[in-house]
Amino acid sequence: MIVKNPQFEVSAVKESQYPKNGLPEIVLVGKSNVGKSSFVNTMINRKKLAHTSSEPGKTRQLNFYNIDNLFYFVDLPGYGFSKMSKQEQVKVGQFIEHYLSTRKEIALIIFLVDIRHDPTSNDFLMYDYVIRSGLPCIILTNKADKIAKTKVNNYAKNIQKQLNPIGDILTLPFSSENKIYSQEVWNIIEEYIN
Ligand SMILES: Nc1nc2c(ncn2[C@@H]2O[C@H](COP(=O)(O)OP(=O)(O)O)[C@@H](O)[C@H]2O)c(=O)[nH]1
Ligand SMILES: [Mg+2]
Repeated sequence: MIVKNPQFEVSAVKESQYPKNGLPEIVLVGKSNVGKSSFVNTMINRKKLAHTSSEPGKTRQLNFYNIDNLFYFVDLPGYGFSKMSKQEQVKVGQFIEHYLSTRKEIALIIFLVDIRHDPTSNDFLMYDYVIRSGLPCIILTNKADKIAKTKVNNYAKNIQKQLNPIGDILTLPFSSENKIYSQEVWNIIEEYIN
């Protein structure tokens, strides 16, 4: 897919601010710093449309990026950010879960984990929540550029074995630094928005 006119549309802090045009939503789920915002920028070929940071913010907001009036990328708040108070982490978790459990427009969850590390306890909790919700989901093992190319597939398989031992959830490597991984993800997205 060639994206022509991606637009940041809204940072929603409550449901009444979510878009009302019914476009399908492709949702980025993953812990803080895993690369959700970078994923959006890489897919749409814009360096800075989505704000990336090594110091994740504390705000509870859903960022909606309108992609050519065809669908939205929805960048969820990251979970498991250690500098956030426990109370704030619980609130973020509830905010995410409310969106995931009520939003009819969700077409696909893209669940991001770091290819270099075993999933954390928060990853397992969120992954189980997504699966129990019954929403379509794929796993992307991100930051694949950080390991040797010959090891990428084994690392991705190892993560899948942990999160999804039955092996029925498509698991692919990804890297915001390396375009080779994005075409396959576009193919999947196109299936889900049509
Ligand atoms: N090497 C590498 N760094 C990445 C990749 N994706 C994200 N990052 C870096 O990881 C940090 C957090 O990324 P960001 O997109 O802000 O994560 P978010 O908190 O999940 O939105 C930033 O410094 C990014 O440059 C990737 O695929 N490869
Ligand atoms: Mg982000």
